[in-house]
Amino acid sequence: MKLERSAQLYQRAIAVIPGGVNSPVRAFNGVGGNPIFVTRAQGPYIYDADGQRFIDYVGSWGPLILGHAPRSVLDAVARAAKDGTSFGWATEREVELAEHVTKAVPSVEMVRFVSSGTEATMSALRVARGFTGRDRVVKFAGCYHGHADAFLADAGSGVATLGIPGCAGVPDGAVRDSLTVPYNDLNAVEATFSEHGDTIAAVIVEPVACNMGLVPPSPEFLPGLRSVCDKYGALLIFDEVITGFRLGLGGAQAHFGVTPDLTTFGKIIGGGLPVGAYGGRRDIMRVVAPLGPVYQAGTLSGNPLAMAAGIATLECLERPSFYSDLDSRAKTLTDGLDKVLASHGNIARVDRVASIFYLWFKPQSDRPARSYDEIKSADAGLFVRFFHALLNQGVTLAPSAFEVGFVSNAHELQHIEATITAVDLALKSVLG
Ligand code: KE4
Repeated sequence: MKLERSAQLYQRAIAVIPGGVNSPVRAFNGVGGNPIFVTRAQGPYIYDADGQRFIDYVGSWGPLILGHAPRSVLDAVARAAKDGTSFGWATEREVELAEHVTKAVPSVEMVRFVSSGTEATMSALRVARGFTGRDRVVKFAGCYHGHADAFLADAGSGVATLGIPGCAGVPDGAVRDSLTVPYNDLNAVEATFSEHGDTIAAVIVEPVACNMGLVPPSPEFLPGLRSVCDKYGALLIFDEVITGFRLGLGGAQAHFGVTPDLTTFGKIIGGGLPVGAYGGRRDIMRVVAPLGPVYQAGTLSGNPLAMAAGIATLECLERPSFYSDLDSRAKTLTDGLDKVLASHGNIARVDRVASIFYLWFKPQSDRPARSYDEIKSADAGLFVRFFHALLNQGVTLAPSAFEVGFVSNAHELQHIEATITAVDLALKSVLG
């Protein structure tokens, strides 16, 4: 691994940007060493500042389901850019993307675009509080919903990676109404509601937890959340920033057959440009300004370039067999990894939901994790050594033991086979 140019850029970066990065997990604090700086990307590949090429499974943390720099998205953004970058006036592209989203996800009768997943979840919570007149929110340990104050308690992405249990700078009052319970634990949810039920505005959940490794919902979990919300008059918010348009056009709610009241989106619907969204039942969304009393706004919400990228992306996803083809690529990868891991005494396991996968070391069980505690009991130190060994083999996973990997439709069989070989060689170098 050459790191001269990245190291030089890093030295410049830390002089002017906290930690040298614009999002903490990129700093490699979770795996040690200095971050690589990327100069360009194409298909399944990223290229770093030292001219090294990697098969990439970070995929910008989820948006790049079509791989890096897909022609159709680049052309759409270029066409839009010719007419300007932002207007601050209503535009047709916002309507077009909203029509794509509401057609794909029937529970989303109306949708509002924002510029990040954080804005989406923050706004969805405010809408739920405004609609119900209640203040409390139930969230789950290990889930991550962005960095709005109310959610920064036991968050599962950057915060957990950095080992910060809560977060400095968040006043007690901001999390006083945030009730955190273990994921997949319906008894804990029931107990929380029996104590606080008529003060709870919403339950917010990642329908597949992807920020504490990969923790699928138990069969009764999501239906159980739906019924407890109905029983106590709380709203069910599915945070589909990752799962939305990833598990299928209808996202996790279609995949599992459970309908939330509100849904948040991000990542894929922007095709790599900054877009988030929240939406749901028409009667709920009517509280949103300018229709109703819940204020939410954004200078670049519905930005024409971001809308163009999102429209171009969703048009590709709407093609028949897109998802069956994508998921079969991911299955080929994890089937191959299963064989390699077995040849190394199953020192690690790989779990998969659709085109999302997660490789974790010395798991305590021979099944996917059911909670954050199970993930935390894994051998993160061994992951760190494996991460660097795999990087030396020309393959990137996320620089964190708590993040998942993403397969795109740019990952061809040749890339998947090369990845399986690279994992085998990396394990040999780590395990001896
Ligand atoms: P953003 O504000 O980062 O666009 O979205 C926040 C968010 C909300 N909900 C879920 C389920 C999410 O996964 C995220 C953000 N995901 C992380 C990685 N898992 C973003 C990567 C980063 O923080 O740099």
